[in-house]
Amino acid sequence: MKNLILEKLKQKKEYMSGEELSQLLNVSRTAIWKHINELRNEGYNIVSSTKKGYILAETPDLLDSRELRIPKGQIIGRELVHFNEIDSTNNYAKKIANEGCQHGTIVVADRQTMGRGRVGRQWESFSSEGLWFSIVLRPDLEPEYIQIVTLAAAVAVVEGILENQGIVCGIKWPNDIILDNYKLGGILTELSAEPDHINYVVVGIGININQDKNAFGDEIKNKATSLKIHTGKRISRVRLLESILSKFEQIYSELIQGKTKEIINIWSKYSVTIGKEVRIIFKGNEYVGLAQAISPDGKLIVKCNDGEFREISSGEIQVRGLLGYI
Ligand code: BTX
Repeated sequence: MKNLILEKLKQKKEYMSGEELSQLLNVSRTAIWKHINELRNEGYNIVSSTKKGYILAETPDLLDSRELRIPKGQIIGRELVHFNEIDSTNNYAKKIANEGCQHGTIVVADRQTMGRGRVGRQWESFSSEGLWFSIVLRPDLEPEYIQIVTLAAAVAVVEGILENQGIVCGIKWPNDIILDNYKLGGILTELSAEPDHINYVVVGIGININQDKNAFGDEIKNKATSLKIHTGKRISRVRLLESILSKFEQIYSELIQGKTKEIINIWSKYSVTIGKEVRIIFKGNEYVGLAQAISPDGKLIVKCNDGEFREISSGEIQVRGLLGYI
């Protein structure tokens, strides 16, 4: 009922009297009043006037299906599961993927208690000021192309931020979203596959949005940033999520059409790695070299100082910039 009232107020965009709502929805005016108060508690700014009734003045930055607008025909995000708090959206996405959820389903949480980075690292996401979500995909791809999915997701994040905020971010191979030399976000791609067939891929994306500098814990306070720190203003998480999902939809359709070269080209445009001096760990040894390019299956090609070319498929690299290695 609460959501029906909300829909009516959204459609009307003008004052609606308690009487009008109670007749339309066939409930008492007291019930209407009770539900309006529930909506207010969730952050909806509903103004009331004794003469005119209720009007929806402002919607909150909620990441649920009432506020997330997915264009007709778009597959990514048409199914949405929202939690106020969960251990990790990737864990839940994998669970429902195993149970057969639809391709394109997204899992979003305001807070994660055990957000995960790569190789068992922690992803700090206790705060509801960030955007923490996972996308379930069922791509018809060979498992070796999984890295391209991560690169495509990074492009979608960067282009979504560009469209929504006009801010140009960089991508540090393979999955760090960089702003002002700090880490703004990261991507954790997890795979369930047979030798020649992908069952599903979960792409987990974390972006710092409205945190202030002092919100970050000790481990990351000197390397993390948020969009708010950059712009000085609060940003709507839900509108940004819409932009990222729509960019992801576009780039994903290129991916399954086999346009991996095009994706690598766009990725390279935003790269803060290609053409830079990098420090890499390869088969347990450390090398310094020049990051040259991305291979067709998403590996980073580095010409090392010993003259050898090495292709890295995962793991850590450090890029030398103005402030040393990041
Ligand atoms: P990563 O292994 O590249 O980065 C993890 C490292 O990044 C940490 O060791 C820490 O140094 C730093 N870090 C941790 N939290 C933050 C943060 N909030 N901002 C900046 N730096 C940080 C990156 O892994 C992959 C992150 C994916 C996160 C998403 S959120 C939704 C989904 N659910 C989930 O559990 N993980 C993904």
